[in-house]
Amino acid sequence: MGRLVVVSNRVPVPDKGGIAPAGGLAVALKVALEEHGGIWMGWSGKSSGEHEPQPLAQLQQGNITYALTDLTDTDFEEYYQGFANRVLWPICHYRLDLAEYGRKEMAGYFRVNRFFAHRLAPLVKPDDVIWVHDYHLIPLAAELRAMGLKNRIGFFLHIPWPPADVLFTMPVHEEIMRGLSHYELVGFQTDHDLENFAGCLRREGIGDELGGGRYSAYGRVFKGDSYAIGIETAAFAEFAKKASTHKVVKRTRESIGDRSLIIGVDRLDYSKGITQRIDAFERFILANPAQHGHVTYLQITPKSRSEVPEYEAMQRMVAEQAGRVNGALGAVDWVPIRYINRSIGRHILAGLYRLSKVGLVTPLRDGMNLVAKEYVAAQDPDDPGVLLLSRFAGAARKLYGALLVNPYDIEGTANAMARALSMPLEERKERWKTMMDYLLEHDVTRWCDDFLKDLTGRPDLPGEHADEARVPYPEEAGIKASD
Ligand code: ADQ
Repeated sequence: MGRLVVVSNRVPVPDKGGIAPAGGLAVALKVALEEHGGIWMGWSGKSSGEHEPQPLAQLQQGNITYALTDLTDTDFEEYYQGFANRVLWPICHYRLDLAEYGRKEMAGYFRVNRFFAHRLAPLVKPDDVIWVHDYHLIPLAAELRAMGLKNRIGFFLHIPWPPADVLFTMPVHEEIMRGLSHYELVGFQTDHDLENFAGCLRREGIGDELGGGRYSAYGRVFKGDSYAIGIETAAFAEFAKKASTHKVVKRTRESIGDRSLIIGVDRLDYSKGITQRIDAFERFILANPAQHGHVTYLQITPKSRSEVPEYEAMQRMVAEQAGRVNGALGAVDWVPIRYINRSIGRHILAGLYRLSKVGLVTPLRDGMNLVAKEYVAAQDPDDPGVLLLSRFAGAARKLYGALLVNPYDIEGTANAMARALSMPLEERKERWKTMMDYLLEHDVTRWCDDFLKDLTGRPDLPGEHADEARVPYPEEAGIKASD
């Protein structure tokens, strides 16, 4: 293959010393980019106010070019806060009740994708392979095709794909489906998401499943498959082992004393099921008086997307809920819930996972959930903790050693907490080993390789997109910002 061009909304730009921000995805894609040489393009995270953004800022690190563009305030509001995070995110997480449709935002989403395409196209060489990431950029391939690019273009969706009845509540669902058909390969986290996607194609006769993982829609043929994203398992396990000597981890261990630690680590997001989890913890304590004073639940939750009203409201709600439970159940010498509202360094996080007897990962819906995988990788093989995992996280479809829970079932989750804390060592070891063996084999590098192999090494893919007429986007199909 030629060079690799990665496009994602945010770009993990290395610091001046060339060190990339931590995180499996950043590491895996950087390795792939270094191998082939290439470009990582995306939004700089900065606003240009209402002025036309300056030309792309380009930063060269070895054979990788980081290409960043600013966005105007209007673009940020409509594309990012508006359509991506108040329509696509809730819809893909089955939250019809939270989707806020606005013509202006829908038009802004497609407009910014066209803007990204125009900025990217001049950098692309004919034999480059392009890999687009996540729900912010679904229409990008169609825009690049419209500009005459004939490159192989793949897409990976990090979040769930909903069933037809949910997706079709979105007024522009056809444009979104059509956008995906412009890729040669569309990757989902799980088979379940892929099935939902195929169901969406079938439901209104949009397209067909051709067999062998190939699909047809809108006169094009493309491949779809599932690729469960992993973490850098071996490195994270090593990290966790070393972290036990870190001063913050040591201090935490001392402050916990002989209590059992339960940990939850999530971005503050309604999809993560944090309020239901706190309810379940309260129920667990109330139902198990013997645990009073003997268990601490540490919830680490950095704020995210605070500019979106639903997130701002949630911030207040979770803080109040944790305060109420502590007030009702706590004692002078015992705070049941330690609630921390900020980001923590990865090495400390790894050490805290290892200290914890139970990892609570109970999202209401999640594409994969890397916290579940990190918790497992961080455990001490001789005395591993128990992963309590929502059956609605993508990770549940492979981590067979976890205790699966339905996060909507507060009592069931509370009972699972009690079971996890009293699980015999032999069972814990057996469950952990099943999961760790899987995670070592299916790490993030394997995920990256599998996707790129399928994208680049498939002569049966048609590559017939180049001569397509441009797809009319919503604003041309009658949806105008002023409507
Ligand atoms: P997210 O919704 O962000 O990702 P997740 O997969 O759990 O969810 O990843 C979160 C990452 O942030 C983890 O690596 C975790 O360690 C880190 N993190 C969380 N809280 C932190 C804290 N307080 N301090 C420091 N780090 C913290 C989206 C999808 C997921 C999918 C991923 C990857 O929503 O379903 O698994 O992309 O594809």
